[in-house]
Amino acid sequence: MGPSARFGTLAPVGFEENRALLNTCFRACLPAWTSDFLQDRQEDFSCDEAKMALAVELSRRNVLEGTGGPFGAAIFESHSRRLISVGVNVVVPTRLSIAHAEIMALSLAQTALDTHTLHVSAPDVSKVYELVTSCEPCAMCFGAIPWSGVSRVLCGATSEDATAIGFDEGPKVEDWPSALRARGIEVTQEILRAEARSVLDTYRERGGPIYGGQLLE
Ligand code: AZG
Ligand code: ZN
Repeated sequence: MGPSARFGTLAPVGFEENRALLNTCFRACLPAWTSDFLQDRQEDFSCDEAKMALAVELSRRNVLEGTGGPFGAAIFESHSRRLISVGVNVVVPTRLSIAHAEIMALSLAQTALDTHTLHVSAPDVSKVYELVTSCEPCAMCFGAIPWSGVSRVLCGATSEDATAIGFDEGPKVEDWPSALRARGIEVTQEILRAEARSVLDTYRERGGPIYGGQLLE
């Protein structure tokens, strides 16, 4: 099948008919409930499980509120254990395929810290940032991680758990943790996996939309 058969013939569109072309920015917002959720969240995130519990709670709340896919994420500063930002999957409500939980959390952290990279080089090595995600990153988020500047990634459910309910996690390199480690990024997997997977199962039971890249047969 040639490209024109698959995509059809593109008729030239004049500026007047194509008002959408006048848009010059886009917005991706977290659901309204996240503001209340973040109030009084000064608990001591003293271990990996406590950090993951927050990411999983975000994913569960996103499913129960019906505000997106079953994925949650957060950014912490490692030494102070300070919570910097959170994210949930808002692909369908925002109509943005990139609005995965990890991308939301990373982008909000970079906005909050006023920097395009969370990588802090000498002399300020005291600030080290980590991404905590309720599910291992998909191919897109895996690609975004080195550019984000985080030094560590903590994962809950596995990619197999996500694909088991129908999500397409994309063409990731097979040994992706080693690929990140080779770039100096520490990876820890399967923290609270059962809890994180139970959110995926709840999403499937509730008939939540499954979207993703198109696998060509
Ligand atoms: C996804 N996988 C992860 N880890 N996070 C998201 O937001 C996703 N959306 N689709 N697959
Ligand atoms: Zn992703």
